[in-house]
Amino acid sequence: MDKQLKKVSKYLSFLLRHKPDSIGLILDEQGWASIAALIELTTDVELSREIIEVVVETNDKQRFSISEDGTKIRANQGHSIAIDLNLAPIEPPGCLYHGTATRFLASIMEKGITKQQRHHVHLTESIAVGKAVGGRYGKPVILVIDAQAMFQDGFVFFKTANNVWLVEEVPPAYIRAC
Ligand code: HQG
Repeated sequence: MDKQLKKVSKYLSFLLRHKPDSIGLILDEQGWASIAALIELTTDVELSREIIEVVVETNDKQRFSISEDGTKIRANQGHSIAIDLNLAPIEPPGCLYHGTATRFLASIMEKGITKQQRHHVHLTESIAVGKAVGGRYGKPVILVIDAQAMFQDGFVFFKTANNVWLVEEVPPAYIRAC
C-alpha cells in the first residue's frame, strides 16, 4: 500500500471506528457515514471519492465497505463506539485461531480471551493472520479455539465482511488443540 493510501486508511479507521465526532461526522446505528459528508468535513487529509474507492478496494485487510447504492461507507469491524453491525449469527468452523503475545498467555489461560477495548474477541480461520495479529504486541503465539464446542454450548458467533470472526469471549476451557 502506498504511503498516501495508508494515511487515508488510518484516518478512516480513526473516524469510522472511534471518533466520528472529531470532525462532526454522523454515523447511523449500523456505522454508515455519508461519503459526501465525510469529504466535505475533512480538512487535514487529502480526500476525494476516487481516493476513498481505491482505499476500500486495495486495503490489505478489507477494513471498509461502501454501501450498495454507493453513497455510504463504514468500517467492517474494530469499533470502539457503540454501533450495531447488524451481522447475522453464523455457525463457526470446527476450529478458529486467536493470535496473541506470549506475555498475555498466563492471564488468558486464567481468565479466558476477553474483548478488552473492542466490542468482541476477534478470531481468524488463518494461522498466518493470527501470527501477524499476535506479533503486534510481542512474541506471537497461536491459540486454537474449539469453536464448534463453544457453538454447541450456545456461544453466538458472527463473521464480518472481511472474514474476521467475532464472539463475546472465549473461556479457558475452549482454548486448546482440536
Ligand atoms: C489480549 C487488528 C491478557 C488479546 C488485528 C490481544 C485484528 C488478553 C489484546 C484486530 C486477555 C487485545 C483485533 C486476557 C485478550 N489477559 N490479555 N484475559 N484477553 N487479551 O488489538 O485480537 O488493524 O484489542 O490476545 O489485525 O489483537 O484494527 O485485539 O493481544 O484483526 O483492522 O489483549 O485488530 O485489526 O488487543 O486484534 P486488540 P486483537 P485492525
